[in-house]
Amino acid sequence: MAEQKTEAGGWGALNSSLHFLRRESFLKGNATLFRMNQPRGFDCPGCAWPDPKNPSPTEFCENGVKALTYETTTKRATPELFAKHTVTEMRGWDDFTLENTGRLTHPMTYNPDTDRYEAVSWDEAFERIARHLRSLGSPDDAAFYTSGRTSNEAAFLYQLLGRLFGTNNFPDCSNMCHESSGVGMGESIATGKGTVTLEDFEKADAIFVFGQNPGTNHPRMLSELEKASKRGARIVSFNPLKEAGLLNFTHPQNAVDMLLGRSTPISSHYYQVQIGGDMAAVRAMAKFILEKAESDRSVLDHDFLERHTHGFEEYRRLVAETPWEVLLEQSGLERQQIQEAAEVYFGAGSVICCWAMGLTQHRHGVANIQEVVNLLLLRGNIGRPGAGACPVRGHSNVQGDRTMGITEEPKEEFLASLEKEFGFTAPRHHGFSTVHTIKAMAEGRVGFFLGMGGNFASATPDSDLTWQALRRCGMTVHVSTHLNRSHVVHGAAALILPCLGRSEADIQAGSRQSVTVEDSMSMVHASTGINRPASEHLKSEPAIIAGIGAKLFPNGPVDWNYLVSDYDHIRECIESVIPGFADYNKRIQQPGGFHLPNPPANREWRTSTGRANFISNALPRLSVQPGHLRLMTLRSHNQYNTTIYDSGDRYRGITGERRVLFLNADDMRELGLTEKSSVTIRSHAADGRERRAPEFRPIAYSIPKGCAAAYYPETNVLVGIDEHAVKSHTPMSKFIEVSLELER
Ligand SMILES: Nc1nc2c(c(=O)[nH]1)N[C@H]1C(S)=C(S)[C@@H](COP(=O)(O)OP(=O)(O)OC[C@H]3O[C@@H](n4cnc5c(=O)[nH]c(N)nc54)[C@H](O)[C@@H]3O)O[C@H]1N2
Ligand SMILES: Nc1nc2c(c(=O)[nH]1)N[C@H]1C(S)=C(S)[C@@H](COP(=O)(O)OP(=O)(O)OC[C@H]3O[C@@H](n4cnc5c(=O)[nH]c(N)nc54)[C@H](O)[C@@H]3O)O[C@H]1N2
Ligand SMILES: [Mo]
Repeated sequence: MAEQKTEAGGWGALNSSLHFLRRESFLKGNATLFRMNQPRGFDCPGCAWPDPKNPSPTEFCENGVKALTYETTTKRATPELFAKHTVTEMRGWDDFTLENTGRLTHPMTYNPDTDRYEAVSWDEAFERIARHLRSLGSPDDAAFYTSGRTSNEAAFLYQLLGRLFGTNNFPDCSNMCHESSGVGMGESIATGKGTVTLEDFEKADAIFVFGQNPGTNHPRMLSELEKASKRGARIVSFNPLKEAGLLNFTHPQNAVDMLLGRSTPISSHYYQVQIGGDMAAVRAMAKFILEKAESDRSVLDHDFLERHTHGFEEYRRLVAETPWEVLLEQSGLERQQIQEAAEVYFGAGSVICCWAMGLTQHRHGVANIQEVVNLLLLRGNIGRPGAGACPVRGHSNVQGDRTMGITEEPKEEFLASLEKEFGFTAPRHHGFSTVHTIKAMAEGRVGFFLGMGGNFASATPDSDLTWQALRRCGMTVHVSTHLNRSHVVHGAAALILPCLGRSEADIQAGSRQSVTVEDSMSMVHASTGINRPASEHLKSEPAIIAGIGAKLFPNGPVDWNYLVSDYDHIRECIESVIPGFADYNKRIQQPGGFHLPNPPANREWRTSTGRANFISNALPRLSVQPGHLRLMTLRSHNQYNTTIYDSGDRYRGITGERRVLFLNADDMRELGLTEKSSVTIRSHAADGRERRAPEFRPIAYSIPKGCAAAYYPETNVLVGIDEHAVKSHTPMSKFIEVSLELER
């Protein structure tokens, strides 16, 4: 049995930070770390957790250190490296080995005669892209993917480029991530964004955390949870796994706590819900509250319900009609536990609900989120201090990219305003999301793929199908910092365009530029790189987009060179196109930046009913075939999405391996497995196609019976392309029906 940790942070985090600083030859006296998340420094390239108003001089976490040392590594993937290895050979390398070749240094183009990438000039690279795009039958034959690290400035130029070209095909990482939050909250309260700020965390009486592992994925959130716990707020976690970071925390930068070995308990209540069972758990809480309300009016906020909401009676009826047995069976919890959680909820003056991938990546991902919003609405927990909805975003600027117009379904007001600013007609028909792009490429309907960051080949579902789809393309282009799977699974023509990382100085026309990003709580602030670029041949993302734009549209209407000569010019355009950015250039000078307007936070409901909507969704059908398991795919403590920093997963007690399968000990016994076994995982998608992932080692773990967990991206071969959320099309990475075959 793996020795699970019951505490996050502490000496383990400090030791691990030092290990990565040493491994990547982080130079002695290098001040970079101390400029991360500081007012005049750069934003951590890790997660989207906001910076406090007065950051400590060391406002970084262990995983921020990994993200930074990954970017500042001294290793280089030079043209000499590419000369030594054919692409076929590199395709045999694992994800860690590919990225561990270090930073890309030159633009490269694939030569099919030698099966190698060869250096190419920027000018030639841009020319080839423009030529290929012009040769397409329709603008919709092209897809423009974005990963969430892209700055506001780059994202704005990128969507402009695609729309000028004539398409809304903007698949992005968000489609696989918080799309269910965006769609769900959009229908409920007309925003996809969280309604809270960091100050609300200081005022909440209870914080509910659903389907999130902050100890690994948002470590700086633990500081807020620690403070909340110390002042007596209740923290209630719903998670099939007992995640160390949700149990106890020692801040590695608190010398006294470290020396005394003192940690703070985080969750006051912990419920090991079944995979996919949150909607039932939340509805069960609502049922308890509504039953209680019959004798005690104070458990509901009647004034709020009357003045601000729509659909309450229908929801009340639906909840009353849903039998307790169904709710308890689906959630996997006892009635007593539901009652306890509900009592915390209505006993608290103000409540924040946080969530991440454990809620969004399900067939009922959208309904999951709407059920959480319903719960908040019962007691008016939106739009007042210490209360609200908090979808905790992933990539550091994924939220900003959406604000800038990276979406396959743009709003009419946005397009109209873009057209007015630049004098062209933007396409109105909706484009392809990530899942639709893969299908279109597989069917030969999309033949050009451009990735602005990210690792499309590894991050997406149904790896075999996706790889065939990418290979069918006439051209694949990737703007990247490191070599990854998407470069070696490529189209007939392929280009790698190496770009600056967030920590590096971006000089345009002789002066240093800042970019801006928006965090999970809608704060927009500047990020200014300071390091010497990894290679003199790198370009910034905005400069790369402008380079393509200038070749593709030499006769206007956009003066690309002017826009990138000073990013203030790009921000001026953003200011006139997108609401909320008045005085953009001035306001990013303020320490901490500025907050974008958030109507629901002020109880303004821009929904079609003019109120906050209770949405009455049917419960999902969650059953799997007898003998099958539900598999969730997760991140280890040593990865950033598809980037593997190292094998092992400290908090879950795993060392030196990634192909592990966490199982309930009873299930292991029934299936005749031991920790020395090796199994093939087979998935069972509705399309009946055979999908397998071999050579996984079972590990007995504290997880509900019938549930299993393994790491992503290794398990993406198992996710069927049509297994996605209703309405948001987010792949069901947290609910894969699987069976196991014993290998030995
Ligand atoms: N260091 C590091 N930081 C990261 C990332 C990274 O890879 N590494 N990735 C970034 C990105 S893009 C994102 S989106 C976030 C992701 O942040 P998380 O959403 O925390 O990431 P996951 O590893 O997918 O973990 C999901 C959690 O949900 C739980 N879970 C799974 N299924 C269910 C369910 O049905 N119900 C409930 N209640 N829980 C469930 C799992 O046990 C796990 O604890 O992190 C961001 N930050
Ligand atoms: N099975 C399963 N699949 C999942 C998930 C899951 O939980 N389970 N999670 C999903 C989620 S939440 C997300 S967000 C996606 C992530 O999908 P992506 O965002 O596409 O993937 P990343 O792994 O974050 O991208 C890593 C690559 O980004 C490039 N890169 C790093 N920094 C920069 C930079 O500053 N600029 C540029 N241009 N490139 C850079 C590097 O070349 C690196 O190889 O994966 C999704 N896929
Ligand atoms: Mo994400």
